Amino acid sequence: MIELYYDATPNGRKILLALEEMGLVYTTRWVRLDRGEQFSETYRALSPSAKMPALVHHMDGETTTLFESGAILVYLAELSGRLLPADAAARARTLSWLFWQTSTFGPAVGQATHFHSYAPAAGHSDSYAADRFAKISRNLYADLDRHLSDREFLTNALSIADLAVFPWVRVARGHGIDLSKFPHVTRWSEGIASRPSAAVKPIPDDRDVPFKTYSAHADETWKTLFANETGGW
Ligand SMILES: N[C@@H](CCC(=O)N[C@@H](CS)C(=O)NCC(=O)O)C(=O)O
Repeated sequence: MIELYYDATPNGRKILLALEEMGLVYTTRWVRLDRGEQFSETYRALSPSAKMPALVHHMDGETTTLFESGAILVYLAELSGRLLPADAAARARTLSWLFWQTSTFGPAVGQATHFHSYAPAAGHSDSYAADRFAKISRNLYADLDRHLSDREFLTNALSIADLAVFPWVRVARGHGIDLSKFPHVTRWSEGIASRPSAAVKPIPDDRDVPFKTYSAHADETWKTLFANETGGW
């Protein structure tokens, strides 16, 4: 049995998309980030830095517990034999884009989201940080757009790398990106959005597009996630 510890944010969505695309059977365990459920001792035993997603796999009397979305995607790809090529070079090319997402793109657009959406909604302003992360994000979208200008997917076929980047692009407005300026990213993103896997929503999705609710949840979210001395961003 596979248990996905999930909330409707881009990092959670990657894993949901992968499980659906791979046709794996799983159960969703909702981790309410807005309520701080990630900080419980039980959850920290699964994910040491109290971050979602986490995955628990029970098989043949063994239990595998994983955190970090990139590692979870690779594990699921190997388990299912899908969305990660076996050939060493093709596999490494896929991992290049996966690592690009988890170590370069994700952290940058995550900070851009903080300074573009969360901070202003809670009455904080830091225009230097906002401008810096906006510029870095624009440049990364330009890199992605250039790469996708002559291909359907990030590599030869749909892979875990596409599934890692896609959910972040779907919330581009939250990090201040105007997708109309990146036509190849838009075309690629619409292609993935039209797949049945992208329509699956295992939990109520009022937080699905977080930037819509930044103002509504500003006080609560700020205290839970950003003013917490023992965890959170
Ligand atoms: N590098 C991690 C990032 C995970 C992450 O930042 N998760 C966020 C939600 S998208 C989270 O759990 N935030 C809650 C918190 O920081 O308290 C991964 O790729 O899994």
